[in-house]
Amino acid sequence: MSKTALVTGILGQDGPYLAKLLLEKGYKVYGLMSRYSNPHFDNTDYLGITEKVDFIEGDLTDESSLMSIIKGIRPDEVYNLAAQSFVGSSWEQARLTTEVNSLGVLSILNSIKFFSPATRFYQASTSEMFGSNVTDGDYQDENTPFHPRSPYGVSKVYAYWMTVNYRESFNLYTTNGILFNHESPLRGIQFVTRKVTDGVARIKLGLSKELLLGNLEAKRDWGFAGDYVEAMYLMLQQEEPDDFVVGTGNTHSVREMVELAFSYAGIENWEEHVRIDPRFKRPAEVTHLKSRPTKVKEKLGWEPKVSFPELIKMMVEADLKRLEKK
Ligand code: NDP
Ligand code: GDR
Repeated sequence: MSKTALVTGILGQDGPYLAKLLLEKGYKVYGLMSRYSNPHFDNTDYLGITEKVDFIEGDLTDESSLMSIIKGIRPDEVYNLAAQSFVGSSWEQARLTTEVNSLGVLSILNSIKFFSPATRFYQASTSEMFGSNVTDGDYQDENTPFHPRSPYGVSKVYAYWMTVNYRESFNLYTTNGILFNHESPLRGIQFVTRKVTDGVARIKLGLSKELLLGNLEAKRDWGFAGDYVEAMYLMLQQEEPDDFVVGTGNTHSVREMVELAFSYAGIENWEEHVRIDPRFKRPAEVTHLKSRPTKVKEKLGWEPKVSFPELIKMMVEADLKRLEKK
C-alpha cells in the first residue's frame, strides 16, 4: 500500500516541490486548494505534476473543511505549508495573518487529534520567529530564543508552540521545520530574490528601466527550495518527532544578492538601475539571519546541494527565459 500525504499550500512555492518529491517516492498526494473557483496551476504545471495531484477544496480558516478532509482521507502525513507568508503584508493584514497562520494550524491539529491521531504532522515554521536574536553574536539554532519582529513572525510562534504542545499533551507525531529563506524560480514575485531576478531580466530585455527596493543591508541565509523539501520529508520519517533548524549556515546581504543577479545578466553599474523606495522598508526589520544547521545534518543527514550563486543564476536564467518566451 502506498502512503498518502495531504499537502496544504500546494499551489505556492514549496508545495509543488514537495508534492513532486512525494510522488516520486510513490505517495498518493492530496493538495489543499483554497481558491477552488479560480485556481492558478502555474507552479504545479512548471514541475509537470498538475495531473498527478488530487486537489481538494478547503481553507485554513474553515475548520469544518479541514475536519472533513482529515476524517475522509486519514492521511499518513500532513505537511502544512499554507500560510499568509509575505512578511511585508503582515502589518497591513495582521488579523488575517493570525487567522490563517495561527488558528489554521490549531484547526489542523484538532482535526488530527479527533479523527486521525496516527497521522504525522509537519508545520512550516520559520527563522522569522527568531527576529533579532542571535546566539554568540552570529547564528540561530534550535536553542536560540524567539523574539519575532512582525505579525507574521508572531503568528508562526503561536503555531510552533501549539505543534510542540500537541506532541507533549496528546502524544501526536508533530514536528516543526524551522526553515530559513529558500527560493526558486517558483518564488512569489513580491519576495526580494524573485523581485530582483524578474526586475533584472526585464531591464536586460529592455522592458523596464529601474528596480525599486527597500533595505539593502538586511542579511539572509538563502537556499534552494528544492533542497529544503527533502528535509521536510525526512523529518516525518524519524522514529521520534522533533524540531529542526534548516538552512545553509551562510548569510548574504540583499545588496550582495542584487549585485550577483545583475552580474549574471551581464549588466554593469547595477546602482544606476536600483532606486531605494521607502514603501519597501518595514516598520521593524530582521537584520541578520544565519542558521547553524548542525542538528539537521547530524540527525537527518541533510545538507543543501545548491549554492547561493547557483541559486541566483538559476532564477535569473529562468526569468530571462520566461520573459523571452512571452
Ligand atoms: P507561498 O506563499 O508560496 O505558499 C503558501 C500557499 O498557502 C499559497 O499557495 C496560498 O494559496 C496558500 N494559502 C494562503 N492562505 C490560505 C488559506 N487560508 N487556506 C489554504 N491555503 C492558503 O509560501 P512558500 O511555499 O514559500 O512557503 C511555504 C510555507 O513555509 C509557508 O507556511 C511559509 O510561511 C513557510 N516558510 C517559508 C519559507 C521560505 O523561505 N519560502 C521559510 C520558512 C517558512 P494562494 O496562492 O491561493 O493564495
Ligand atoms: P522575508 O523575505 O521577509 O525574509 O520572509 P523577503 O524576500 O520578503 O525579504 C527579505 C529581506 O529583503 C528586504 N528587502 C525587500 N523585501 C521585499 N520583499 N521587497 C523589497 O523590495 C525589498 N527590499 C529589501 C526585506 O526588508 C527583508 O529584510 C521570507 C518569507 O518566505 C517568509 O514566509 C519566511 O518565513 C521567511 O522568508 C524565512
